[in-house]
This record gives sequence, structure tokens and C-alpha cells, in this order.
Amino acid sequence: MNMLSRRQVLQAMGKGLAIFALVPFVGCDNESKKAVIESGVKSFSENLVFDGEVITGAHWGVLKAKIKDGKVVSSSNALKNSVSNPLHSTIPDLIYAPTRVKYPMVRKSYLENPANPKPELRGSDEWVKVSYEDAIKLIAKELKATYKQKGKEGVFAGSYGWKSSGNLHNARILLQRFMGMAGGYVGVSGDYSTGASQVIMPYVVGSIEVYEQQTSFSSVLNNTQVIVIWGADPMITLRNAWTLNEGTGLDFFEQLKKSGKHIISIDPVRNMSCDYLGAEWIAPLPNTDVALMLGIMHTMLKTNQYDKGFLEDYTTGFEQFKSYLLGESDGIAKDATWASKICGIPAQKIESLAKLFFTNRTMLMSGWGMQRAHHGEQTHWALVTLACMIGQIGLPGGGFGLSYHYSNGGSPTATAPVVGGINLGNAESGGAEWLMQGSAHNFPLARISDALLNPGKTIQHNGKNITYTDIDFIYWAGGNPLVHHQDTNTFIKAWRKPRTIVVNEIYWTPTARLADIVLPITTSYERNDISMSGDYSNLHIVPMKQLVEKQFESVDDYKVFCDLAKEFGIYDKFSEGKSEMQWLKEFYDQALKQAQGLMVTMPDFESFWEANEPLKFEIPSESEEFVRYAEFREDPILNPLGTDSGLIEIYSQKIASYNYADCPPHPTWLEPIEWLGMENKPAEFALITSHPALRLHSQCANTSLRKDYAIADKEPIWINTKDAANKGIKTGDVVKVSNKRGSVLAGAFVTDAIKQGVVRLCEGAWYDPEVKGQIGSTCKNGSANVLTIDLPTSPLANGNIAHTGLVNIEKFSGELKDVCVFEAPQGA
Ligand SMILES: Nc1nc2c(c(=O)[nH]1)N[C@H]1C(S)=C(S)[C@@H](COP(=O)(O)OP(=O)(O)OC[C@H]3O[C@@H](n4cnc5c(=O)[nH]c(N)nc54)[C@H](O)[C@@H]3O)O[C@H]1N2
Ligand SMILES: Nc1nc2c(c(=O)[nH]1)N[C@H]1C(S)=C(S)[C@@H](COP(=O)(O)OP(=O)(O)OC[C@H]3O[C@@H](n4cnc5c(=O)[nH]c(N)nc54)[C@H](O)[C@@H]3O)O[C@H]1N2
Ligand SMILES: [Mo]
Repeated sequence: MNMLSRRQVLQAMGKGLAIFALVPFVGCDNESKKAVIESGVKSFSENLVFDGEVITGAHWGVLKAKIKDGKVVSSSNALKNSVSNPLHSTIPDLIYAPTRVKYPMVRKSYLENPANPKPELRGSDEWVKVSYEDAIKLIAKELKATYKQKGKEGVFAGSYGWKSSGNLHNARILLQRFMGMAGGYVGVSGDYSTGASQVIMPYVVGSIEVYEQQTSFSSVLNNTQVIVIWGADPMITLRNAWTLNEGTGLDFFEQLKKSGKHIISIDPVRNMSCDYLGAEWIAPLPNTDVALMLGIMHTMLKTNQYDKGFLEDYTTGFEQFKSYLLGESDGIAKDATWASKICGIPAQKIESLAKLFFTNRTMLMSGWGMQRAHHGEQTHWALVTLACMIGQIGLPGGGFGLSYHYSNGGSPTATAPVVGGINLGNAESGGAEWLMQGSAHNFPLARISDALLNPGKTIQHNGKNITYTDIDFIYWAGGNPLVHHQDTNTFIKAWRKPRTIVVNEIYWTPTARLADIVLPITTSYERNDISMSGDYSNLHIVPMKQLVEKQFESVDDYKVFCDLAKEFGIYDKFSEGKSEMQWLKEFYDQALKQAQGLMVTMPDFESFWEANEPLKFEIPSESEEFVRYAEFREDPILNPLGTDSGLIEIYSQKIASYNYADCPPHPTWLEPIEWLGMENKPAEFALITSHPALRLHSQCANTSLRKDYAIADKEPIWINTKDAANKGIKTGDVVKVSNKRGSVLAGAFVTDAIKQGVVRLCEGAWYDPEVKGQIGSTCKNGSANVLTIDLPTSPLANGNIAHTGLVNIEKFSGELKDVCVFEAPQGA
């Protein structure tokens, strides 16, 4: 693990990058295996606490659960933070949810005839309860049949999603470990979060950038004068992290608020952070930030207020970009007046921003929503170019940051060893085979509907071609694609193509409801695990202890794949003969080994586990002062970037060589497929589908927090006061939101905190169609993706464009049917 940073390994583990071959696999040889087995790990306390407090964790925090008479009665933050996080309270609701999948279930038509299972009945068919043993046998039999008929190219296990943050019970990795050893699978590349940015940034700055440590909080607090929160809502998104959230990001923004610094929020929505921080609100039309940035840059050029020295020493390609900016290449000067017409911000304001940014130490903190848009590659490329013209990249508190709003980027990195985690296996154990052979068919994950619907089709991707295979078997564990993917109705059509769909789920999510075989999975509170807090800070190692008995007939993902491995004769390879606690001890001991080299003292595993406390690490002063790109700035020859030129590329020869019309070789304003400024608009309002304040995507939708935000028992939609008045809509009304892709019902929230012409419906509401299983049926609960567009950002990144799209909105006058997606389906 020490060959790569912990963050890189976590990313690879979580987000499917193909780096596991570089990670030495500890403990797979027989000697160490025997040693672990003989070390008596079984003797640790695996007994459950009947009355008391127990430490565990989730994406939303390091948590402490109060247990009474063997039941969890409440949960709260186990750390000390200055800002509270409502998600901390959800544990009891999540364990005892009425939507739990209680037993293994098979769709009736599938059980009757798996060879011809009537996929069109997914979502409307009856469910039949089967024994766990029969379910495992059925999955194994049908997986073998698919391997025989279609080969590994017929099996999809990309399985994207925000499964538990535990390092052992990592549903997606367990699935892929099993599938890799069983016969291979088609996987995916990229993620939904940063689909565009993570592909273009390596061309621009030589790293994926979006998951890199940021210039430290204290560097910002001590040096920055102007903070620009550009398309981000950190007070919401910092409630979660990829590992366990240590809450330091919210603490930082609290300090920023108290600092009295000039904070600007550029967002079509006056979002929670803008209000909380008392920031100045600047509201562009959605998807027009590149035009706004060009207007600012043109002003800087014209007023001669830009850093020529920085451009000369640290960048390449400014000349080509400059000729575009001035309109020499296309006859259109990208001046403030031009930009104003596109983005809707007065030209004077644009000009004043240019001066403000250049004459102050400025940090541009960008979120990711605006790159989840058509031509989303351009947004961060333009932002980096703007930061280059300002010239403060690599200076304390200056430059840009693409992760201040996510997983506590900027929280200084502690001197901490890295806890191990379950991986895909190594070449010897057969796990690498899929990677060497199957990965040729991996596709960018947001192309899933396209891939399922068009086997044999070839698409362009990042300078290469990819040909889709004929997928006939899908296994999903730890994600909710029916809710997370764009254009639900097209997705359901695509989802009907494969013969078999297996889902491991805790709850009857919309995805589980549209599967053939559903296995009941434990919450992370019903098993033991281990993780660290802080994706960037490495602040704690945390025992994620089992709080209560496994509910109903639920089983761990680990057990499911162990049992499937037995059916394939690969159990020893898959499990290495290890129990849950043996794995945890092994992961911990990997950290213990590194601790010596780092001069860090750690207790042995037994003491750590018994202590029932997060183990905290010290932060060295270098981390407190960390400045991203400081070394590059100090000496760009000795410390070049990973780009072809070693410099920041404002023009990319490589991208030029791909000849993609939708991704030109320098930052460029391109009209999105649907936006407010277009001619012949297909609908009236721009839809923004932000991440929700009181959920993690679709997670926690089935908790009592829902009553704090639901309006008329539906997902709230924000609509501007004037727009609402024009439509005769009041707060509390049920509205129908629709376009040519579909329609949903939502609860109106009328407000001045959103730009006119824009509406906001957060992603993650559970899809609940009026007519079950029917394509095109109206969603009664307001799932945003029924309305979004399923097109790629461009052939470069093929990211999703969830924040691009137009909708109509009207007061609903039909007959209202109850939302019923929060009850288990009939017979289950
Ligand atoms: N319109 C629109 N759509 C979007 C976005 C947007 O901005 N707008 N954002 C996109 C982004 S950035 C993302 S990351 C995706 C998120 O998409 P997902 O990650 O798919 O969303 P979650 O709701 O977190 O789904 C995780 C699922 O895993 C299940 N789960 C949790 N723990 C376990 C476990 O231990 N085992 C098993 N088997 N299951 C478990 C949960 O019950 C839940 O159903 O959504 C994307 N979709
Ligand atoms: N509470 C909570 N926290 C989360 C998550 C969650 O679901 N809930 N999800 C986690 C995940 S997986 C991710 S990827 C991150 C997501 O982090 P982000 O991608 O940054 O979050 P979004 O809400 O999609 O977008 C942030 C802001 O961008 C604005 N925006 C949208 N379109 C535009 C535009 O065209 N221009 C400008 N200037 N602004 C625009 C939105 O109004 C919103 O306020 O959050 C993480 N944290
Ligand atoms: Mo994400």
C-alpha cells in the first residue's frame, strides 16, 4: 500500500480504477494465512452490547450508537465538531426500516422459467420467497449458463454506488473479486461525480485533480482575501464523505464564516452555503459558467490585469486561447457584454470580478455540479485557465481547488498508517484475469443505457474506441442505478434487455424492485468492519462495530459471495479461509506494520477493538501549511506536472488530435443541447438536480428525516416567486414537472432564492411510478432523473449531464395517489 497514497488506493478500490496490480497483496501466501488463523482472533469479543454505547461509522460520520435492551435507540456524532449534521441520527431508522428486504426473493416469472423470464414484467410481477440456499443455487446456475452462452462479455458487474464505507464489507469490490475469479465480467470506468473533470484534468494539470488534497484550511484562513464558491454547496455536501466523515470541512467553513472574509457564491441557486456564510450571491443561468469565465478573462486581457509571467513560466497554449478570446479565430470577442448576454450577469459585474480576483489573494473553490453538464469538460478547464491568468496557483491561499466541498478536501493530512481493505485479488488468485481480458470491454459508466440497448455499437472515448458487448446478466451490489442514472424511462427500457438481474440490497429500493433475484443484506450496523475517517486527512482508524443482531434473514455481502464462490469451486481463493474478524485484524495489522516506519505508536488489534474508540493521529505542521502546486511553482523544471509539456496546458495537442467537435483543444463556450438561451426551447424552465441536504443520494430517504423536507409527501421543487405567480403555484401545491422524457409530481416550494427560469429538484428521491413497471408512467414521488438527459458530456469523457435539461411545470389537478415506495412490495 505504501507505493500509492491512501487516497489513490481508496479511489481505485471505490471507483474502479485499474491499479490493484500495483498494490502488494498482503497475506495471500499460505504462511501468513496460517499465522492469522492460528493467532486466535476468534477469541476477541464478538458479543453484542445489550445496554451501552458502541462506536461505528457511516459516510456521514464517526458515530456512537446508544443501545438499550439489545436495540439501537439513538445515534450521534462520536467526534467533537462545531457544526451539527442531521444525518448522524439515522441509525435506528435505517436498521428498523419498514422497507428492509427481509428474505431472499425471486420474481415469479423468473423463478418459473429463467430461460425465458419475461423481463418486461420487471417491476410489476409478483415476488416469491425462497430459501437462501435455493437463491444462491439459482444465481450460480444462471451465471454459469450465461458464461456458457455469452462468455464473460455477457456479464456486467460494474455495480457503481455508495455502498458502506467499511473496508471489508465493500459490496462492489466483493462482487468484482468474486466475478473476476469466477469467470470475468464487463466493468465500467469513471464515476458520476466527476465524470467530465477527472478525464480532462490529466490533459490540463497532469492529474485527475478532483480527488487531490487541497491547499490547507489554515493556508486559506491565513492568506486568502476573496473566496469564490463556484457552483458548490459545501454546507450540504460536506455532510458526507467517501470513507467516514470526520466533519472537519464543515468546521472549516464555520471558521471561514467567522473570519469576515469576502465570500462569493456563483450559483443559479442561493444555496444553503450562500445563506449560511452570508456570501454575495451571483446567479448565472445554468450551464453558462464558461461564458462568464471567458468574459472575466477577456476583461483581464483588455485591462492588462493578468499575470503574464505566470502564463509564460507555467503554462502552454495561451496564445491559441488568446486568439479565441479576442475573437481572432472565430470573429467573436468574448468580452463582458458578449458573456452577459449568455450568462445573464450584468457586464459591469463581470468586469468588476476580473479586477477583484486579480487584485486580491483569491481562491476559486469549485463544486462539481457544473461539470455534470453538456460539454462539462470545458468548465473546469476554463476555471483553471482563469486561475492561471490570476497567477496565484501555488501561492498560499491562492489558485483553485476542485475538492473543498467534498470529503473534507483541505483538512490537513495526519501522519497515519493506512488500514488495508478487501481487494480484487492478485494475478495468482485469478482475480486479475478479468482485468487483462475483460477490461477491453469496460465502458464509461454513464453510457449504461446505451451499452445495454446497443450491443456491438462502437463509441469514441478519450481518444480510443470502445465496442459494447451483449450483456445478458447484471449483478448489482451497493448502488441504486434506477434512481442515479439519467433518463429513467430509457434506462428501464435498457434494463429489460438482460435475461437476469441480481441485486444485493438492504432495502426495497427502486432498483431492487426491478430485479429478478434480490438478496437481503445487513446494514453495516449488523456486522463488524473497520475504516478510516477523512479521505484526505487520514485522521482516525475507526472500529465499525456490530450494534445488533442481523435483522430477519439478512446476510452480509461477504457471506453471499463466499457461498457463491463455493458453487464455483473457488471458495478458498475468494475467502482465503478468513472470517470477518480475521480480515479486520489483517487490515489493521497492515497499518500496524507501517506505523513503525512513521514513528507512530498504535495499540495491537485486540486492544484497539476492545477500546471502542476511534484511534486518532497527529497532524504534522507541514500538513497544516500545505499549498497545492507550491513545488511546481518553485521549480517547474524539477517538479513538472504529469502533462505532455510538464506545464499547465491551456491548449492540448493531444485533444486536438482527437478531433472531437464537442471537445475543442482549448476552453471553449459551446451551447448545451438544452438551455435557457436556446432558440425554440423544448420546455420553459432549466432543471438543476443538486445533491440533497438530508440524504446521501437515495440513502436515508426511508428515514424520519423525510418529513423535514417532503412537501405534500413528495420531493420539494424550488421555483422562483415570479415564475410561480405566473403559473398560479403556491408553496405546498402538488406540481407536475414534465418534458418529452417523462413526468413527475413534486411539492412546490416558492422562493426568491433561485434565479428566474430555473427550478431545482434534488436527485435521489425514490422512483415510484403510478403504474408499476410501466415505461413512461408518472413518478409520484419526484425522482429527478425521470426528467434528465442521457447524453455524454462529449466523446472525450462521456460523463453524465444531469444538470442540463429543460422542463415544464404546472399545478397538478388530477387525482392524487399515495406514494407507496416506502412500504415493502406486496408479498415481501
Ligand atoms: N440527476 C442527477 N443524478 C445524479 C446526480 C446528480 O447530481 N443529478 N449525482 C450522481 C452522483 S455524483 C452519484 S455518486 C450517484 C449516486 O448513486 P448511488 O451511489 O447509486 O446512490 P445511493 O443512493 O447512495 O445508493 C447506494 C445504495 O447502496 C445500498 N447499500 C448501502 N450499503 C450497502 C451494503 O453494504 N451492501 C449492499 N449490497 N448495498 C448497500 C443502499 O441501500 C443504496 O440503495 O448519483 C448520480 N446521479
Ligand atoms: N448531503 C449530501 N452530501 C453529499 C452527497 C449527497 O447526496 N448529499 N453526495 C456526495 C457526492 S457523491 C458528490 S459527487 C458530491 C456532489 O457535489 P457537487 O457536485 O458539487 O454537488 P451538486 O449539488 O451537484 O452541485 C453543487 C452546486 O452546483 C450548483 N449548480 C448546478 N448547475 C450549475 C451551473 O450550471 N453553474 C453553477 N455555477 N452552479 C451550478 C447547484 O445549484 C449546487 O448548489 O457531494 C457529496 N456530498
Ligand atoms: Mo458522486
